[in-house]
Amino acid sequence: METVAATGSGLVVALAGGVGGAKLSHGLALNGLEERLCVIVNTGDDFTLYGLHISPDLDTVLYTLAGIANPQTGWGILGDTDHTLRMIGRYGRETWFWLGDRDLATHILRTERLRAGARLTDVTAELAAALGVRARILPMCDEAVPTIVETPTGSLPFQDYFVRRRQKDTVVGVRFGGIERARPTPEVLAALDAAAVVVLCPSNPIVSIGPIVAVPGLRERLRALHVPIVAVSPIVAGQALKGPADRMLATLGHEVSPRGVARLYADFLDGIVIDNQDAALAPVIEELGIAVYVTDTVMRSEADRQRLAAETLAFAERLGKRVEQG
Ligand code: FO1
Repeated sequence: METVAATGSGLVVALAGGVGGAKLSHGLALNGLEERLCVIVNTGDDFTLYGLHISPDLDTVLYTLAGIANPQTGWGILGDTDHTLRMIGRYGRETWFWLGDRDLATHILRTERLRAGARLTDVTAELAAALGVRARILPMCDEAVPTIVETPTGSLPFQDYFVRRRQKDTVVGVRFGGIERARPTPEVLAALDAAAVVVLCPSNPIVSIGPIVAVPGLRERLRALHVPIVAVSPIVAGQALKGPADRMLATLGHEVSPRGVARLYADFLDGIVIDNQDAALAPVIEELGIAVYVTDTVMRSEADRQRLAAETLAFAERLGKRVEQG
């Protein structure tokens, strides 16, 4: 097994969506890096339900790093119950988005703080501190930038597409409402300034990493960084590890492979970690000027998360040296 990269005292900055992003972030933390870990999280999936502000990807990262995530789903809280949701159903309301009783506490308190004028960044830090999470969990921005999925029959809010309609619609376009008015927060900019390495987690490149790098100025910052930026491919053997990324890439005209993913990040990416099953693609990805590391990328256990994170950091460290040597 690779040893953990001695990437100096700088931050390990991860860009993450939901379950895949949370798993690799957890792997980084398991390598003794929790104090130096900063996870910048997609908030395009955020929405309002029953008057509450829900931030699914922030909560998935939060619960995973706090050790209370539901291991079956990857989202929600281990052992959570649904008494509240059932009562909401008795009142005749739709209950297509499963909100557990304990999970609801997070949404209630977040909503209260936001209504009082707090920034999502501060509220997230408060929740993380209360759950004993030492890593920094940063929303990509404090503005609302809801992901809208375009389908042949019209536009759908993201969770309508993803959960309510179970990703059955063909995605012909994706946009992030109000993104032009969003700005990277001072905390996100400071994290990137202090980064020793940036890791793009194996999250959906269109609707998880896509919104993060679409925040005006963020992509340019990544391009200008002098530290290694590496991605872990969420596509293995032509399929997404989880969710609709494979179909989405195809209908949006991208190659459904680690090369298709690498191309989406090509202007700022130094290296990509791909699965053993895709080893044959390494030479064609390297033609893009992106280094490749091949390993088992499927995270089935905590040990897998830790090993993949360690190997990814060791790979990034070798690239860092290569960049420095010119
Ligand atoms: N995903 C589902 O497929 N069905 C659900 O009912 C559901 C509820 C849910 C509640 C809280 C939460 O934080 C996440 C939840 N998710 C659910 C996951 C989530 O909507 C998606 O996986 C992400 O938005 C995509 O990253």
